[in-house]
Amino acid sequence: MKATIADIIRKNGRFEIITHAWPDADAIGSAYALYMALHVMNKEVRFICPTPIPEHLLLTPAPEENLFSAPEISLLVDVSDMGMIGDIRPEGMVVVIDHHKTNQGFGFVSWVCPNKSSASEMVYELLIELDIEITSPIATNIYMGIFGDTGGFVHTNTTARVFEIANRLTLKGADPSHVANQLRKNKSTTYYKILCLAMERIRICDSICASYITLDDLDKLRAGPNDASGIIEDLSSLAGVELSIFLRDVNTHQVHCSIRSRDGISARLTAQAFGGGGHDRAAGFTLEGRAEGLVGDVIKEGLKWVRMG
Ligand SMILES: [Mn+2]
Repeated sequence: MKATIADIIRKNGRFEIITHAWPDADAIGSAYALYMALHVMNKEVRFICPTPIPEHLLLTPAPEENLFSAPEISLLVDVSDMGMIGDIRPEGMVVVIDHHKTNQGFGFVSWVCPNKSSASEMVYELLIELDIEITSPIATNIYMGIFGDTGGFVHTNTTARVFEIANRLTLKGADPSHVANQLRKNKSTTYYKILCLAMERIRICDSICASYITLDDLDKLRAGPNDASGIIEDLSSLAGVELSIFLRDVNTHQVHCSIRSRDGISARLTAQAFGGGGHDRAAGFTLEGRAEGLVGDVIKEGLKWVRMG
């Protein structure tokens, strides 16, 4: 499928790159790297992210959009279903590059590799297939995506191949310390206030830990939507915890839940029970409801899967 996509890129001239709403490091890293590579190939291309890009993910200046008419091809990266791109309607033929296990396969061409660490790793392989020069900004973005989705080379998707690619990207100009500092040592004081609240409310049940943040909390702290991102990583760092659950109100009627499991696949199974998805050990869902009312139900569902594993 990689060769097919490389061929589509060679044979067409106008592209749009679309990544998912509320983008993480892999979403921006993979999409930006591909966006830059298409510029290197003298293609017309535009970049679309359905929601604002968090500033700390902008490690390199973005090239200017140079697409002046309708795209022939819409490249969707790190997107596992159309729900992840919100109101965006792709204008070209949809080509999907993704690594989510819950991706059912959609689009005209769909290249899905759940065994790859990240969409960024897939973009790296695609650029090698295309024989594109990996410039320093491209290397930086791919490295950022791999760092993000492996949790800083911690998760089980940290393979020998990942280190091999990280090595090559470093030789091409990616700065490991700069990326790590941007992604890890960049929290706001608001983040720690949210973390304190989450810790006060923590519920431990067998090897499950869960907590939540309400709209009221976020209002009182004047927190933005990105201020609570990363709380789940702190919850899942507790010793002895197999499954961690963090819910936060998105608005007055919707709640988002992030789930992590350590050894088993209970994170994905729990998320899927609520209509969500993701990876085996890192998954989530968005639902109608409020965090405080839903937390007990998610714990109950999680217990079922943790006990089975
Ligand atoms: Mn990803």
